[in-house]
Amino acid sequence: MSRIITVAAAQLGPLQLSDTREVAIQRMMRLLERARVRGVELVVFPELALTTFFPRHYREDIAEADPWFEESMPSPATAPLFAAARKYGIGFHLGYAEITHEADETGVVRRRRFNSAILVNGAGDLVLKYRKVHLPGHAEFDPKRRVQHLEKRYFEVGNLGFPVIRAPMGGLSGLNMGMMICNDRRWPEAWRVLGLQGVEMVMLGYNTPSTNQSAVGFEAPHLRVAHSHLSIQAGAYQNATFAVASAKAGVEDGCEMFGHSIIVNPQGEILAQATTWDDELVTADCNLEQVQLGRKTIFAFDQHRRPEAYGRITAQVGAVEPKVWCRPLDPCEGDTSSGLTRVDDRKAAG
Ligand code: CDT
Repeated sequence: MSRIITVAAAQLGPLQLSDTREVAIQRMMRLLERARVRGVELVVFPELALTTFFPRHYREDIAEADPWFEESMPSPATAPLFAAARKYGIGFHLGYAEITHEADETGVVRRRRFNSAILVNGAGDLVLKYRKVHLPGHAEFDPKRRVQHLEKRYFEVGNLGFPVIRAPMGGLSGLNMGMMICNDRRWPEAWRVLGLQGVEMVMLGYNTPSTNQSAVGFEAPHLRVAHSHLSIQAGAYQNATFAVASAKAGVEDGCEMFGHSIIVNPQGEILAQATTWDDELVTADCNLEQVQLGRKTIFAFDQHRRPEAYGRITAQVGAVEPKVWCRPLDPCEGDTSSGLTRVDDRKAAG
Protein backbone atom coordinates (compact mmCIF):
# COMPACT_ATOMS: atom_id res chain seq x y z
CA MET A 1 0.00 0.00 0.00
CA SER A 2 1.47 3.38 -0.92
CA ARG A 3 1.71 6.12 1.67
CA ILE A 4 1.94 9.40 -0.23
CA ILE A 5 2.25 12.91 1.13
CA THR A 6 2.59 16.06 -0.95
CA VAL A 7 5.18 18.38 0.57
CA ALA A 8 6.61 21.80 -0.29
CA ALA A 9 9.79 23.71 0.33
CA ALA A 10 8.50 27.28 0.70
CA GLN A 11 11.61 29.23 -0.29
CA LEU A 12 11.63 32.90 0.71
CA GLY A 13 13.26 35.65 -1.28
CA PRO A 14 15.25 38.21 0.71
CA LEU A 15 13.91 39.91 3.84
CA GLN A 16 15.64 43.22 4.46
CA LEU A 17 16.54 44.66 7.85
CA SER A 18 13.77 47.22 7.37
CA ASP A 19 11.09 44.60 6.60
CA THR A 20 8.61 44.06 9.43
CA ARG A 21 7.36 40.67 10.64
CA GLU A 22 4.05 41.52 8.99
CA VAL A 23 5.73 41.75 5.56
CA ALA A 24 7.29 38.32 6.07
CA ILE A 25 4.04 36.78 7.32
CA GLN A 26 2.03 38.19 4.40
CA ARG A 27 4.45 36.59 1.96
CA MET A 28 4.31 33.29 3.84
CA MET A 29 0.51 33.41 3.84
CA ARG A 30 0.56 33.77 0.06
CA LEU A 31 2.79 30.69 -0.16
CA LEU A 32 0.38 28.78 2.09
CA GLU A 33 -2.52 29.76 -0.17
CA ARG A 34 -0.55 28.55 -3.19
CA ALA A 35 0.17 25.34 -1.30
CA ARG A 36 -3.55 24.80 -0.69
CA VAL A 37 -4.31 25.22 -4.40
CA ARG A 38 -1.65 22.65 -5.27
CA GLY A 39 -2.88 20.10 -2.72
CA VAL A 40 0.22 20.38 -0.51
CA GLU A 41 -0.12 18.80 2.95
CA LEU A 42 3.11 19.94 4.62
CA VAL A 43 5.00 23.22 3.98
CA VAL A 44 8.59 23.83 5.08
CA PHE A 45 9.66 27.46 5.63
CA PRO A 46 13.35 28.43 6.03
CA GLU A 47 15.59 29.06 9.04
CA LEU A 48 14.90 32.42 10.79
CA ALA A 49 12.02 32.89 8.37
CA LEU A 50 10.45 35.91 10.08
CA THR A 51 13.34 38.36 9.77
CA THR A 52 16.45 39.10 7.83
CA PHE A 53 19.33 36.72 8.73
CA PHE A 54 20.20 39.04 11.63
CA PRO A 55 23.39 37.26 12.82
CA ARG A 56 25.13 39.28 10.14
CA HIS A 57 24.41 42.42 12.22
CA TYR A 58 26.51 43.15 15.31
CA ARG A 59 24.85 44.52 18.44
CA GLU A 60 27.14 45.17 21.38
CA ASP A 61 24.30 44.78 23.85
CA ILE A 62 22.62 41.46 23.05
CA ALA A 63 19.33 42.75 24.45
CA GLU A 64 19.24 45.08 21.45
CA ALA A 65 18.70 41.95 19.35
CA ASP A 66 15.47 41.09 21.20
CA PRO A 67 13.17 42.57 18.53
CA TRP A 68 14.36 39.81 16.18
CA PHE A 69 13.18 37.10 18.61
CA GLU A 70 9.76 35.57 19.43
CA GLU A 71 8.91 35.33 23.14
CA SER A 72 6.00 32.93 22.58
CA MET A 73 4.75 30.61 19.86
CA PRO A 74 2.34 31.37 18.37
CA SER A 75 3.46 34.95 18.83
CA PRO A 76 1.09 37.79 17.93
CA ALA A 77 2.81 38.09 14.55
CA THR A 78 2.74 34.37 13.71
CA ALA A 79 -0.85 33.69 14.85
CA PRO A 80 -2.16 34.10 11.24
CA LEU A 81 0.07 31.22 10.10
CA PHE A 82 -1.47 28.93 12.71
CA ALA A 83 -4.95 30.10 11.69
CA ALA A 84 -4.18 29.41 8.03
CA ALA A 85 -2.85 25.94 8.91
CA ARG A 86 -6.16 25.19 10.63
CA LYS A 87 -8.25 26.71 7.83
CA TYR A 88 -6.48 24.79 5.06
CA GLY A 89 -5.60 21.68 7.08
CA ILE A 90 -1.92 22.11 6.09
CA GLY A 91 1.02 21.38 8.40
CA PHE A 92 4.02 23.69 8.45
CA HIS A 93 7.60 23.89 9.65
CA LEU A 94 8.89 27.30 10.70
CA GLY A 95 12.37 28.47 11.65
CA TYR A 96 12.54 31.42 14.07
CA ALA A 97 14.61 33.01 16.82
CA GLU A 98 13.32 31.92 20.23
CA ILE A 99 13.60 33.61 23.63
CA THR A 100 12.62 31.39 26.52
CA HIS A 101 12.80 31.59 30.31
CA GLU A 102 14.03 28.23 31.48
CA ALA A 103 16.59 26.58 33.71
CA ASP A 104 20.10 26.18 32.33
CA GLU A 105 22.38 23.21 33.10
CA THR A 106 23.15 24.73 36.53
CA GLY A 107 19.46 24.93 37.39
CA VAL A 108 19.26 28.73 37.15
CA VAL A 109 16.15 29.98 35.38
CA ARG A 110 17.15 32.76 33.01
CA ARG A 111 16.44 34.37 29.68
CA ARG A 112 17.82 32.07 26.95
CA ARG A 113 18.06 32.46 23.18
CA PHE A 114 17.96 29.67 20.60
CA ASN A 115 17.83 29.31 16.82
CA SER A 116 14.71 27.15 16.73
CA ALA A 117 12.20 25.44 14.47
CA ILE A 118 8.71 24.13 15.13
CA LEU A 119 6.46 21.65 13.37
CA VAL A 120 2.74 22.45 13.41
CA ASN A 121 0.03 20.09 12.13
CA GLY A 122 -3.06 20.85 10.04
CA ALA A 123 -5.09 21.41 13.22
CA GLY A 124 -2.68 24.14 14.34
CA ASP A 125 -1.16 21.97 17.12
CA LEU A 126 2.53 22.27 17.91
CA VAL A 127 3.89 18.77 17.24
CA LEU A 128 7.66 19.14 17.64
CA LYS A 129 10.32 21.70 18.47
CA TYR A 130 14.03 21.66 17.64
CA ARG A 131 16.86 24.01 18.66
CA LYS A 132 19.89 24.29 16.38
CA VAL A 133 22.89 22.30 17.63
CA HIS A 134 25.68 23.26 15.21
CA LEU A 135 26.06 27.03 15.45
CA PRO A 136 28.57 28.32 12.88
CA GLY A 137 30.39 31.64 12.95
CA HIS A 138 31.76 33.57 15.93
CA ALA A 139 30.70 35.42 19.07
CA GLU A 140 32.62 38.71 18.79
CA PHE A 141 32.78 41.30 16.02
CA ASP A 142 35.41 40.15 13.51
CA PRO A 143 36.87 43.08 11.54
CA LYS A 144 38.53 40.73 9.04
CA ARG A 145 35.24 39.28 7.78
CA ARG A 146 33.36 40.71 4.80
CA VAL A 147 30.07 39.95 6.55
CA GLN A 148 29.61 39.03 10.21
CA HIS A 149 28.15 35.63 11.16
CA LEU A 150 27.31 36.04 14.86
CA GLU A 151 25.27 32.94 15.59
CA LYS A 152 27.60 32.08 18.48
CA ARG A 153 26.84 35.52 19.96
CA TYR A 154 23.07 35.45 19.71
CA PHE A 155 22.24 31.77 20.33
CA GLU A 156 23.00 29.01 22.81
CA VAL A 157 23.66 25.49 21.53
CA GLY A 158 20.34 23.67 21.21
CA ASN A 159 19.44 21.49 24.21
CA LEU A 160 16.74 19.27 22.74
CA GLY A 161 18.97 16.81 20.86
CA PHE A 162 17.67 15.75 17.43
CA PRO A 163 14.12 14.62 18.22
CA VAL A 164 11.91 12.58 15.90
CA ILE A 165 8.17 12.23 16.38
CA ARG A 166 5.61 9.97 14.77
CA ALA A 167 2.38 11.84 14.19
CA PRO A 168 -0.45 12.05 11.66
CA MET A 169 0.35 14.50 8.87
CA GLY A 170 -1.77 15.30 5.83
CA GLY A 171 -3.56 12.11 4.80
CA LEU A 172 -1.07 9.87 6.60
CA SER A 173 -2.03 8.31 9.92
CA GLY A 174 1.61 8.34 11.00
CA LEU A 175 4.83 9.85 9.65
CA ASN A 176 8.22 9.87 11.41
CA MET A 177 9.36 13.50 11.26
CA GLY A 178 12.56 15.17 12.38
CA MET A 179 14.28 18.51 11.95
CA MET A 180 17.67 20.08 11.62
CA ILE A 181 18.67 23.68 10.89
CA CYS A 182 21.05 24.93 8.22
CA ASN A 183 24.64 24.13 9.26
CA ASP A 184 23.43 20.88 10.91
CA ARG A 185 22.92 19.47 7.41
CA ARG A 186 26.69 19.34 6.89
CA TRP A 187 27.21 16.98 9.88
CA PRO A 188 26.56 13.28 9.21
CA GLU A 189 26.18 12.72 12.96
CA ALA A 190 23.00 14.81 12.95
CA TRP A 191 21.50 12.78 10.12
CA ARG A 192 22.44 9.49 11.79
CA VAL A 193 20.84 10.46 15.10
CA LEU A 194 17.63 11.14 13.18
CA GLY A 195 18.12 7.95 11.13
CA LEU A 196 18.48 5.91 14.31
CA GLN A 197 14.98 7.03 15.27
CA GLY A 198 13.52 5.82 11.97
CA VAL A 199 13.00 9.28 10.53
CA GLU A 200 11.12 9.30 7.22
CA MET A 201 10.90 13.05 6.58
CA VAL A 202 13.65 15.51 7.56
CA MET A 203 12.70 19.18 7.42
CA LEU A 204 15.39 21.82 7.36
CA GLY A 205 15.66 25.51 6.67
CA TYR A 206 18.83 27.33 5.71
CA ASN A 207 20.43 30.74 5.09
CA THR A 208 23.67 30.32 3.17
CA PRO A 209 25.63 33.08 1.41
CA SER A 210 26.65 32.49 -2.21
CA THR A 211 30.28 33.23 -1.39
CA ASN A 212 32.53 32.57 1.57
CA GLN A 213 32.42 35.62 3.85
CA SER A 214 35.24 34.67 6.19
CA ALA A 215 38.20 35.94 4.11
CA VAL A 216 40.13 32.76 4.97
CA GLY A 217 41.41 31.26 1.70
CA PHE A 218 39.63 30.69 -1.59
CA GLU A 219 36.38 28.77 -1.93
CA ALA A 220 35.05 28.36 -5.48
CA PRO A 221 31.55 29.88 -5.52
CA HIS A 222 30.13 27.08 -7.71
CA LEU A 223 30.91 24.58 -4.96
CA ARG A 224 28.75 26.34 -2.36
CA VAL A 225 25.46 24.96 -3.74
CA ALA A 226 27.16 21.67 -4.63
CA HIS A 227 28.28 21.13 -1.02
CA SER A 228 24.85 21.97 0.33
CA HIS A 229 23.13 19.54 -2.03
CA LEU A 230 25.83 16.91 -1.51
CA SER A 231 25.22 17.02 2.25
CA ILE A 232 21.45 16.77 1.97
CA GLN A 233 21.47 14.08 -0.72
CA ALA A 234 24.03 12.00 1.20
CA GLY A 235 22.15 12.41 4.48
CA ALA A 236 18.87 11.34 2.90
CA TYR A 237 20.41 8.37 1.09
CA GLN A 238 22.47 7.08 4.03
CA ASN A 239 19.48 7.24 6.35
CA ALA A 240 16.80 6.19 3.85
CA THR A 241 14.68 9.28 4.40
CA PHE A 242 13.02 12.05 2.44
CA ALA A 243 14.37 15.55 3.06
CA VAL A 244 12.81 18.94 2.41
CA ALA A 245 15.37 21.76 2.45
CA SER A 246 14.06 25.29 2.23
CA ALA A 247 16.27 28.36 1.74
CA LYS A 248 16.29 32.09 2.02
CA ALA A 249 17.41 33.39 -1.38
CA GLY A 250 18.59 36.53 -3.13
CA VAL A 251 20.33 39.67 -1.96
CA GLU A 252 19.48 40.32 1.69
CA ASP A 253 21.05 43.40 3.34
CA GLY A 254 23.64 43.37 0.55
CA CYS A 255 24.55 39.71 1.09
CA GLU A 256 23.65 37.21 -1.64
CA MET A 257 22.02 33.98 -0.40
CA PHE A 258 22.12 31.07 -2.84
CA GLY A 259 18.63 29.58 -2.47
CA HIS A 260 18.44 26.31 -4.46
CA SER A 261 15.84 24.76 -2.13
CA ILE A 262 15.36 21.05 -2.80
CA ILE A 263 13.25 18.02 -2.02
CA VAL A 264 15.23 14.76 -1.94
CA ASN A 265 14.09 11.12 -1.90
CA PRO A 266 15.62 8.23 0.09
CA GLN A 267 17.80 7.29 -2.88
CA GLY A 268 19.42 10.71 -2.62
CA GLU A 269 17.80 11.98 -5.81
CA ILE A 270 16.58 15.57 -6.12
CA LEU A 271 12.84 15.38 -6.84
CA ALA A 272 12.28 19.13 -7.17
CA GLN A 273 14.42 22.26 -6.97
CA ALA A 274 13.84 26.02 -6.78
CA THR A 275 14.82 27.92 -9.90
CA THR A 276 14.42 31.50 -8.63
CA TRP A 277 15.84 33.67 -5.89
CA ASP A 278 12.35 34.70 -4.88
CA ASP A 279 9.41 33.40 -2.87
CA GLU A 280 8.82 30.05 -4.54
CA LEU A 281 6.85 26.93 -3.72
CA VAL A 282 8.72 23.78 -4.69
CA THR A 283 6.54 20.69 -4.41
CA ALA A 284 6.83 16.92 -4.67
CA ASP A 285 4.74 13.85 -3.98
CA CYS A 286 6.64 11.63 -1.56
CA ASN A 287 5.79 7.93 -1.47
CA LEU A 288 6.90 6.82 1.98
CA GLU A 289 7.17 3.21 0.82
CA GLN A 290 10.42 4.31 -0.83
CA VAL A 291 12.16 4.45 2.55
CA GLN A 292 11.92 0.65 2.75
CA LEU A 293 14.53 -0.23 0.11
CA GLY A 294 17.46 1.34 1.95
CA ARG A 295 16.18 0.21 5.34
CA LYS A 296 15.87 -3.43 4.28
CA THR A 297 19.10 -3.66 2.28
CA ILE A 298 22.29 -1.63 2.45
CA PHE A 299 21.26 0.53 5.42
CA ALA A 300 19.52 -2.15 7.49
CA PHE A 301 21.05 -0.60 10.62
CA ASP A 302 20.20 -3.48 12.96
CA GLN A 303 22.09 -5.96 10.74
CA HIS A 304 25.12 -3.98 9.62
CA ARG A 305 26.01 -1.11 11.96
CA ARG A 306 29.10 -1.59 14.16
CA PRO A 307 28.83 0.90 17.04
CA GLU A 308 31.73 -0.82 18.84
CA ALA A 309 33.99 0.69 16.15
CA TYR A 310 32.48 4.19 16.32
CA GLY A 311 33.61 5.19 19.82
CA ARG A 312 35.54 8.23 18.63
CA ILE A 313 32.35 9.80 17.25
CA THR A 314 31.14 10.66 20.73
CA ALA A 315 34.44 10.45 22.66
CA GLN A 316 36.26 13.32 20.96
CA VAL A 317 35.52 16.65 19.28
CA GLY A 318 38.65 17.59 17.31
CA ALA A 319 40.77 15.22 15.25
CA VAL A 320 43.81 13.67 16.94
CA GLU A 321 47.05 13.05 15.07
CA PRO A 322 47.51 9.45 13.92
CA LYS A 323 50.46 7.22 14.75
CA VAL A 324 53.35 7.67 12.36
CA TRP A 325 54.29 4.62 10.33
CA CYS A 326 57.89 3.47 10.32
CA ARG A 327 59.45 0.37 8.73
CA PRO A 328 60.16 -2.05 11.63
CA LEU A 329 63.91 -2.35 10.91
CA ASP A 330 64.58 1.29 10.01
CA PRO A 331 66.98 3.04 12.35
CA CYS A 332 64.50 5.75 13.21
CA GLU A 333 65.82 6.14 16.71
CA GLY A 334 68.09 9.16 16.91
CA ASP A 335 67.53 9.84 13.21
CA THR A 336 65.85 13.23 13.33
CA SER A 337 66.22 13.88 9.57
CA SER A 338 63.07 11.91 8.73
CA GLY A 339 61.04 13.44 11.53
CA LEU A 340 59.74 9.93 12.20
CA THR A 341 59.78 7.96 15.42
CA ARG A 342 58.90 4.33 15.90
CA VAL A 343 55.32 3.69 16.87
CA ASP A 344 56.71 1.64 19.80
CA ASP A 345 58.90 4.54 20.93
CA ARG A 346 55.95 6.92 20.92
CA LYS A 347 54.00 4.53 23.08
CA ALA A 348 56.89 4.28 25.53
CA ALA A 349 57.16 8.06 25.64
CA GLY A 350 53.44 8.22 26.49
N1 CDT B 1 22.84 29.67 8.80
C1 CDT B 1 23.89 28.84 8.65
O1 CDT B 1 24.10 27.95 9.46
N2 CDT B 1 24.67 29.07 7.60
C2 CDT B 1 25.90 28.37 7.40
C3 CDT B 1 26.86 29.29 6.73
C4 CDT B 1 28.21 28.92 7.09
S1 CDT B 1 29.26 30.28 6.99
C5 CDT B 1 29.63 30.64 8.62
C6 CDT B 1 25.77 27.10 6.56
O2 CDT B 1 26.36 26.10 6.95
O3 CDT B 1 25.14 27.11 5.51
